[in-house]
Formats: sequence, structure tokens, C-alpha cells
Amino acid sequence: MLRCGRYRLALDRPLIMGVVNVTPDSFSDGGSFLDRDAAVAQGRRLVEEGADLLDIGGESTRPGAPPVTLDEERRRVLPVLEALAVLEVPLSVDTQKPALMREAVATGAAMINDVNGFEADGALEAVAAADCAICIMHKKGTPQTMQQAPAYVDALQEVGAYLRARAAAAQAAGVAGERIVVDPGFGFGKTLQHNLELLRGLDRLAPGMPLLAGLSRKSMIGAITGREVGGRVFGSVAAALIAAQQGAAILRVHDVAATRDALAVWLALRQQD
Ligand code: HH2
Repeated sequence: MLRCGRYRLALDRPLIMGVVNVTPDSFSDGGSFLDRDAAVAQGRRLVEEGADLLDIGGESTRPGAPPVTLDEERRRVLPVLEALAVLEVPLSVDTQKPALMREAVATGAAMINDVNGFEADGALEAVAAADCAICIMHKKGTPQTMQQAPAYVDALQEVGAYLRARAAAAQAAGVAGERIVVDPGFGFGKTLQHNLELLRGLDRLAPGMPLLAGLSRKSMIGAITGREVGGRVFGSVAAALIAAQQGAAILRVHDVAATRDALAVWLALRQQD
């Protein structure tokens, strides 16, 4: 069971988290009504397609992406969070900024998803007193530098140790264990080989803790299939299904309908066993 704001998620089947990016159209900075309306429409569509949760993000974490100021990220995320609250699914906010974490929780976010593992000063304190779930993700380096020759002695061991240490730090700061999800951070300071090692060993990464896997449309899918971002749906669905079979509790995806169908086939088979 995962405590996630006012929701209690059973985790008896993998949940689908739909990605909602509040990103700029070419004429704005991401805070315009147009950008917000597009993000809200996207969130609604993903829930209709069967998303169990939504992850709302106002700062791109792609390799090389420029950072966004707190004010700008706030203007992008909070109105979308407010507008999507009527959907009655847990809403996650993808942010590294403690100030926005606090505001997001106060605005009704049921989960805070931090690709920085709540390492910023005040990040764990920002979520400790709330009842939101937290997703602790591993990354090596910063989005600006992380893909410059990342190296590990043993990726599975190193990432697992980091996630256990950060989960322990979160608990020491007052976050109950039943609120914590961990994530190996596919593509964040990892080569294709590291990503494959982590996917292969996902079930051994952090035994006893719910895992979130974000593989959707990532460059590892591009490297394997030879396809640009727009053509990575089938590869992404295959990766999500493998992550589910490896015990992932939450799948962070852009293509909810396709992922949902693939999971339904696997779940039907599993129920026969
Ligand atoms: N990946 C991205 C952003 N946030 N959060 C978690 N917990 N796990 C991830 O793997 C993860 C994440 C990066 O996705 P990207 O393809 O850069 O962009 P988008 O936000 O469209 O998914």
C-alpha cells in the first residue's frame, strides 16, 4: 500500500502515471493560458485513456535542458494542478524546488516526484509534515552534464545503495516508509548498457520498496529501435511491460492507452495462473 495524499494505492497491479508537461509553445515561456489549457486538456485525455495518476512537470530535465526559475515553474504548474484536481486521480508534481513542493502540496498534490532525490536544502523538510507520497529518483550529475561519459563500478549496486540511503534520510526527516517510492532514473547519467542492467535487475534494486520506472520515449528506446521521439511508442510499451514484469509498481508513460492495453494482456494472463 502507498499513502499518497488522501489516496491509498493498493499496488496489487502496476499503476500507470501519465506525463503532463507544462511546456512553452514557441511564443511563450510556458506560463501562458494557451500552454496551461493544452496541459489541462492533455491531463484529461490521459485520465480518459486510463491513467491512474498524473505527473505534472514545468521544468524539462532532458539532457542539456536549461533550468527554469521558481516563479516561472510556479506559474506553469500550480494553475494546471488546480484545474486537474477535479479529476479525482492522484496528482504528482515533478519538481526539484522545495518552495514549489510546499505550494504544490498545499494546492492538493498527492505526490512529489523529485529527479534530484530530495537532495536540495529543505526538500525533505518541505514534504515531511504533509501526507503526500514522495518519489526519490537516482541521477548522476546534472541534466547539463549527466550524459558526459557516466561510469559505475556496478550500476545496480550503486543505484540501489543511493535509493536505500535517500529513503532512510527521508524516514529520518519524518516521511513514513509507506509514503516512499524509489526510481532508478533511466537515462539520468546512464549509458544504454547501464539502463539495460538496471532494467534487467529491477526486481533486485530495492526489495520491499515500491518502484517507479520511467522509460517512455527515452533515448535508450531510440538507441535500440533507431527511432526519433515520435516513433518510440512501441518500444516504450515493450519497455513498460518488461518493467511491470520486473515488479515496477508505477509506470511513468506518455502513451497511456497503448500501455494500458499491453498491461491488460499481461494481467489477464497472470490472473489465469
Ligand atoms: N524522467 C523524466 C522526468 N521526470 N521522473 C521520474 N521519477 N522518473 C523518470 O524517469 C523521469 C522523471 C524525463 O523525461 P523526459 O523524457 O526528459 O521528459 P518528459 O517530462 O516529457 O517525460
